[in-house]
This record gives sequence, C-alpha cells and structure tokens, in this order.
Amino acid sequence: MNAKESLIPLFNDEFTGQPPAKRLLAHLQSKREKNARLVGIYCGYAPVELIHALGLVPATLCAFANSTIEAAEAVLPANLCPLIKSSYGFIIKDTCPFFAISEAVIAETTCDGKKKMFELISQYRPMHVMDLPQLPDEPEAIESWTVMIGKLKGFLEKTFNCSASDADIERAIKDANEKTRKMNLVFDYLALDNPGVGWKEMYDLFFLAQSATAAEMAPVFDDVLAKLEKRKQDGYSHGAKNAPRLLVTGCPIGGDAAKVFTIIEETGGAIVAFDACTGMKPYMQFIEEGTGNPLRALAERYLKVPCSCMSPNNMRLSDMDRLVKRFRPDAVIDVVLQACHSYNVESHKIGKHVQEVHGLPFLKIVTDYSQSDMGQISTRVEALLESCDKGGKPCLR
Ligand code: BJ8
Repeated sequence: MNAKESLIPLFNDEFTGQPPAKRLLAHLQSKREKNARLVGIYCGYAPVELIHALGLVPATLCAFANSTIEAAEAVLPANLCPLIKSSYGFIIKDTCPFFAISEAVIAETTCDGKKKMFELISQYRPMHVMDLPQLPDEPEAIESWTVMIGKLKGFLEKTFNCSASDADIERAIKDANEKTRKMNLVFDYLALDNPGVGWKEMYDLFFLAQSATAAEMAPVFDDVLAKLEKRKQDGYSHGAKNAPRLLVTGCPIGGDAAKVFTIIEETGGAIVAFDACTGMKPYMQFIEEGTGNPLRALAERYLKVPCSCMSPNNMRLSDMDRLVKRFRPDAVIDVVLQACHSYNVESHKIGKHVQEVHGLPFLKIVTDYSQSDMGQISTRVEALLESCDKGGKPCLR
C-alpha cells in the first residue's frame, strides 16, 4: 500500500469524496433541527459575524453549476457572468437547498450584473441590499459602510425578531478572529516545500467554515491540524515532490469552475494559495477587538475585502505581496469568469505586478462553467509549468 492509499482524509466521514456542499448542508440542517434560523448570503462583503451575533446562521447560496445556466438564459442575457446566471438559475429552478432553508437574503451593490439579478430574486425571499461604497480609500466610505452594516442589523432584527448588543457582536468578532487564526495555522501547511494537502480537502474546510463558528470548528481544526502535522512528519506530499507551486487568484471558484484546480493538479502543479472569496480571502484580515464600536470594526474589516468592484483595488496588490512572500509560488494563475469585466480589466494590472515586482510567470484564464475548454486550459497550464521548470518568466495571455 502506498502513502496515498493509507492516507486518512482530513474529513473522514460519510461525505468524504463528495462535493463539500453536502457536508455543509448537513451541518446547516442539524442547526435547523435545533431551531436555528438561516440567512442566505452570496458575497464576501456579507458581515457573517453580525449574523452570528444575532443568533442566526449564514448559508452561502448556490452559484457554481453549469446545469442551471440554460434556465437562467431564458431571462438573463447569455453574455453575463456564469456565477450570476447560475445563481439565478438555482433560484428559478428551486434547486438550491441552501436557499430553500434560508428565510432572508443579504445582497450587496457589487457588480452591475449581480445587483440587477438581486432585484429579480427579491420576490422570492425578504432581501436586504447593502449599498457598498466602491471608492474604499475615500474618508466617507467607512462612515457610509458602518451605516449600511447598522441598517442590515435593523433589517435582520426586524425580520427575525431578534437583537444583538455590542457585547454580542464583540463576542462574534472574537470568534471570527479565532477562526482566522486557526485557518492560518492550516495555511502554514500549504507554505511547506511539499504541501500535504490538495484543493479538494482545502475546499472541504473552506465550505464548512463559511457557516460554522470557531467554537463549532474547534474540534475540526484540532483534527485537521493533527492530521496535517502527521502528514508532514511522514514526509507526505499531495502531488509530486518539488512540484511547481501555483498561486491562483481572481473570481470565486467552486463547483464546475473548479475544473481549473483539477487541471492544475493533474498537470503536475501544486496549488499553494487560493486568493479568492471562496478560498483564503475571508481569512486575510483580523477584526479589531475592543474598540467600543464593533459595527465600525466590522465595517473596517469588510472594506478591506480586495474585490475588483473597488476602485482603486490596491488591497489586492498588497495581499498578493503577502501571499507571494508567504507561499513562495513559482507562478500565478488569474482565473476570470467570462463577462466579469472588473476582474478581466484588473487582470492586466495584476499580471504586470506579478511579473515586474515578483518576477513570476503569469497566466490569465478566462473561462465559464462548461467543460468544453478543459483541453485548451490544460495545454496552457502545461506550458506555464514548463516555463517554471526552465525558470522562464513569460506572460501567457
Ligand atoms: S467580494 S469577488 S463574492 S462580488 S465574478 S458576480 S464580480 S461579474 S463574485 Fe464576488 Fe463579492 Fe467581490 Fe467576492 Fe460580478 Fe465578476 Fe461575476 Fe463576481
């Protein structure tokens, strides 16, 4: 039996090997059985700490399946981002199990397509739209976003007939910081020369942590960290030893878009950093504790989410610097979902930064949720990995 066959999965349960959403759904259903009430979220700007402080549970809604796009295109234009089309298709086909058990939805004014899609689905659940300031460096931005988080609090309190004191929010902030701290201990294992974990197991963790509190995650983290340490001691490497290390940045990736991760690993690359809202972005910042104004502390943390809807989005470059320093990638891949104009335009700046400041090869992949471009992506990733072997620094666009 080789090392891989004898390996104990990080999550060794009835959901092992299944899509990570199944384990998350089971977690949320068990919460519902204990009378918890759920709030649907779509975006990295939704302040989940506030939801927890109110005694509610955040549920990330479905957005990553090609199968719901055809139905969506009966209403939405075909040349729209697949994430928006898929989200909408799930709602009109009534196939998102997380939406089915959510009693309200939080939306944000991020990109235009999402904003307009939210209008269309607002008829299905009580919805609160947060007006996101998009010039984060302007002094009014923090004032405005603090007000918006306060308005969200009012909406949730009214809709769910609940309340949260400053002390409740402060407790939720501490819990979130603990989750961030533990998650970063896991990330330390990706920074090793030969990481002992691949994208699927990382996604098992990312998915569950979207909704669970640090207290609920504590036994999971203990177990995962112990297994990762054992893998390290055993000299286990998820892929080939000394495989080229890839930092993947860009649009959120999940479900059918995760084909890119599969291709990278099958082509011989090791993914060492997941720079997206579906990966490490929620764990890049701590929230200031004990400020006396926890809503503002939340606003400060969420204004630092480096989304391409922000202008300028300088945080994305400084986060990139931190990630490159910590995870030492040999190349960077920017994944842009088709018709996502903001990430697509921003890609030029990211590529230039990666090559000129860090001297790393850069590959931009524009894709959707179909599987038809897998061969072409595979060829381009292979070329990138070869260039890493040769120490080349091409820009493959
Ligand atoms: S905070 S990245 S989760 S908006 S990919 S729908 S931007 S056209 S998903 Fe996102 Fe929040 Fe930003 Fe994160 Fe529009 Fe682009 Fe589609 Fe996007």
